[in-house]
Amino acid sequence: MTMNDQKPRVLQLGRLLPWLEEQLAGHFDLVLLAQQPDPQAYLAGHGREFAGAVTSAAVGIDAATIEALPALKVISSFGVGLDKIDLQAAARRGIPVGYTPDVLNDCVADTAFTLLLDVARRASEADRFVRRGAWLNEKFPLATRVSGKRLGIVGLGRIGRTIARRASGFDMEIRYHNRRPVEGVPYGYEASLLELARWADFLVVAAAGGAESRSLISAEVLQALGPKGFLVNIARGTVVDEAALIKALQDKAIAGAGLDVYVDEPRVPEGLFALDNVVLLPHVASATHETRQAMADLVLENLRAFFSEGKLKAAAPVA
Ligand code: 8YV
Repeated sequence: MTMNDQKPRVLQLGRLLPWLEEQLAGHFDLVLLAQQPDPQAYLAGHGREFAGAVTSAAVGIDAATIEALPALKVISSFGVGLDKIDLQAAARRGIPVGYTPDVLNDCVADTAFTLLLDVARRASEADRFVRRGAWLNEKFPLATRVSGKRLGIVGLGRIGRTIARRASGFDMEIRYHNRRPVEGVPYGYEASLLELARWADFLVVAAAGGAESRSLISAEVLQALGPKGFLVNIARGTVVDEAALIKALQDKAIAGAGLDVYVDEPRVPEGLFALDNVVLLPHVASATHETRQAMADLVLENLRAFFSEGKLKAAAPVA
């Protein structure tokens, strides 16, 4: 028997950090699906050889791929979002799904505040103003104060709560909307998202993606946020009606937006490019050396723990 015969075979669905790919290749008999000349034909011919699959929140795994892996025992995903993972298809087969919650809360919350401060204080816009030499002839317009304002959080999960703690440091008043009230938090619950938007100076989206939250931030919600309100989205592009958001920004129906996520990444609607009242990031909320390393560690630990002890370190809720 060769060493590889003793190592579980793991199928890698998309590219991962080089360090993680090296570690995975050291611990498992790893095959990168994208490197196969014909991935579909490869799956049809070799799918039954795989005991594990490793993916990411961005790539996910669909029902057809799970079906093409009849001996699959575990999935390990890089990221906290589960919207591209067919949890029901996994659950039908009793396949546990590992993911990377908590380790990214701080950096994602920091990014929410990066966007919030940037768009309100017009930092990116001011940077453009300085670089084009406009300061020599013009005065930069006034911005909007952040400290002491009202923050509405849509989705008070782990990340939402971390954002709320940051907001306390800015003396902000905090309320939230969630499917149901969260026990033991000192923030006001608002059952109506429209009411929350009406009340808030800043509305930050931290809800999970997927069918349930699709277009939750509708044209009506944006209208309720109003011409002095700002929207920040560090969750998923799908949670916001993107066409309605572009229109609201163009018409100044809201004051501005800070976005890390979009409906069809990496394609960002071109309508946003010409607007000064929006700050655009390329889905980097968790993208620091420290957090990405912690996420990579957990992806590896999930697989190692499953194959040695039969239990994931961080398992996604079963659908
Ligand atoms: C991921 C994310 O890093 O964790 C998530 O759900 O959106 C990001 O933190 C990215 O999507 C990698 O797949």
